[in-house]
Amino acid sequence: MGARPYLLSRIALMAAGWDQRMPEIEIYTQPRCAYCLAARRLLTAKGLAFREIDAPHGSPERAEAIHRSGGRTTVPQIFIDGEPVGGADELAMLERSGELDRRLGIAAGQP
Ligand SMILES: N[C@@H](CCC(=O)N[C@@H](CS)C(=O)NCC(=O)O)C(=O)O
Repeated sequence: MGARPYLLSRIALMAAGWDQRMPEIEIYTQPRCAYCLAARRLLTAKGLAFREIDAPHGSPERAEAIHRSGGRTTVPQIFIDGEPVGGADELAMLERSGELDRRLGIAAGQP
């Protein structure tokens, strides 16, 4: 699903010394969550490192996710360099449109 060109371009940029850093990706999840699994799979397939934050119902982490996402109560909630992306559906949509790579590229300081 487009992971290969992304990884190859990433490796090429790293080899050229232009890619100084990976974007910081955070994902708030809860156990037994199919959408969380889908989002994790997509990120992993693209070779992206991410920080997973366990955010079950009623936890301070869930409250934090709701606050940071501007009121979204579902998980996953995903952030790229602090910017809210939305949930698994939004992540998949961004991937299909190519917007995710663009956001990752910008976040990584690519030209
Ligand atoms: N459209 C959302 C759906 C996410 C969703 O429904 N997640 C479930 C868990 S798998 C959820 O948070 N349900 C409400 C709840 O547990 O309070 C997405 O793509 O992330």
